[in-house]
Amino acid sequence: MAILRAHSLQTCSGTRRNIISRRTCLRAMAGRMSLYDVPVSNNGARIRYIIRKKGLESEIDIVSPQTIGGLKSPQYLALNPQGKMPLLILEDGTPLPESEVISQYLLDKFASRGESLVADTPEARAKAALATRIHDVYIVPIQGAMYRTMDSAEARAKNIEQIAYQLDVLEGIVEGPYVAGSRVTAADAALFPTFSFFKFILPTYFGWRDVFAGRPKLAAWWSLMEADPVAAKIMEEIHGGLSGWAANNRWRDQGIVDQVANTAYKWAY
Ligand SMILES: N[C@@H](CCC(=O)N[C@@H](CS)C(=O)NCC(=O)O)C(=O)O
Repeated sequence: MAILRAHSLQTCSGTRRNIISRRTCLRAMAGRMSLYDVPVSNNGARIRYIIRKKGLESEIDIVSPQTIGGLKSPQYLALNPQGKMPLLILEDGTPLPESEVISQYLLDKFASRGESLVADTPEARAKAALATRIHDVYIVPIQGAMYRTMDSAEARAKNIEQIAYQLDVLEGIVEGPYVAGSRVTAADAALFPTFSFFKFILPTYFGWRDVFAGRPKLAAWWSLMEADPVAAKIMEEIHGGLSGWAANNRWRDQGIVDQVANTAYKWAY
């Protein structure tokens, strides 16, 4: 953290002029946090859920990475060298990337605000951490197989198979009714935005009959999340982004429709 803070103070102080935007500096100087994110981002959505569940909207501005030139601009890369969102800028200008790190920071910093989103027992907290880790380590790195261009149909098919496998892994972990038991936690926040992608994309473009078929715990969990107005609003935001991609023929133009037409591979699970 000390290194990150030194970096941000350096950039804000002008020794690396033009690397950080004036606007970011001004927000940081005004003592407000900013979250770089866009509505369709599933990793960002888990942070938006925490912000809204804890009532932090007046403390954290949500801004598009486009305001500083986009995810791969020198300005953004100076803040997050991975060029990914979400990215939280703390009050003093410190950049904090990685959704799980941001989640844990907000839960810690605002422990007494709104819903705790932390499970009650060490065992339930371990379960929440495990489900989140499975999501972050085994699903997020391959989620692009659902919507990004890939050279080989074989590689895409392998990743789709792996998504189905990890869904079964999660089915075995979910305690019910929420991921870690009776209380909604940051693990639910991590999972449901990615499930919004599964629900929208897998049946329409990969021929899945039902993402929850044979996965009754996840099915019951999903119904519960849909009934949560904060989660429902975020699902709507993600859905809006994905519908925009569909309207722009993303799946056709990225060559996905053609690859999935290749029946030498299995696409539907
Ligand atoms: N491990 C990162 C993953 C972040 C991530 O992959 N974000 C996506 C949006 S949901 C992104 O920025 N994609 C743009 C890119 O990779 O160029 C996290 O949890 O924050």
